[in-house]
Amino acid sequence: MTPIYSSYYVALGLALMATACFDTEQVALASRVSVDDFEDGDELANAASGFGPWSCGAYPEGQDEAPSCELAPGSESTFAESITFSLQEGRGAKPTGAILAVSTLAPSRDLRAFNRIGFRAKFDPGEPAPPEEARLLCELFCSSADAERDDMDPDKSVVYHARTDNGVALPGDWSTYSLSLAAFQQPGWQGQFYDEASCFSLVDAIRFRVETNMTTEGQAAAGTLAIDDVYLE
Ligand SMILES: [Ca+2]
Ligand SMILES: [Ca+2]
Repeated sequence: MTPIYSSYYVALGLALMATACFDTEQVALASRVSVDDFEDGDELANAASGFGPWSCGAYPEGQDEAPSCELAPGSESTFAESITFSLQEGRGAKPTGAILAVSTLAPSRDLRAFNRIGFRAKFDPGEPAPPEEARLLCELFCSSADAERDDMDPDKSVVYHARTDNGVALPGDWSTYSLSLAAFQQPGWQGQFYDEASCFSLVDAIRFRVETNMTTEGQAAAGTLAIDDVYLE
């Protein structure tokens, strides 16, 4: 092959690659569904995404102070949604944490058409700050997912990195996450395993959870988690 032909084929190859990349990007953009960017200030997700109201809570039950959820300054935007909590570790080493969640409009939503969930998050520690081991977990809740017939536990979910390294460290500044849904698994602590595919097909909430990983009775953890730009693609 002469050098001229050689460079022709290289150029042709690059042109084809550019076209292929362009096409892939077009498809990805077209299939992105915004769950919420919070800019309309109504604390309701975009109805077209199939999700509705935001809510928050803490666990285990019996915390002195219920967490509050409200609009907060956004990531390069006006609004985000936030949860402010003040938690205390009780007796019996039960996990202690707080959850900001968005529920589906219908009883459940099939997310099997999507490959990733994206969002931005920022954590401002309170007094006292959560321990270094605290983690932010993103989970898809699926209380009606198929399980064994005698399984009465409604607490079913798939969690990012559930069986290896749970979640991600709490981000001190706005951080962008794009999590592969293929890396969401049923947490080992749920014990009774169900069909994970059925969880993706019967999602009733997306939850952002701060698991404090506190270990000592009386230990406390406080702070504010803000979430912005939640999308599926
Ligand atoms: Ca925003
Ligand atoms: Ca809204």
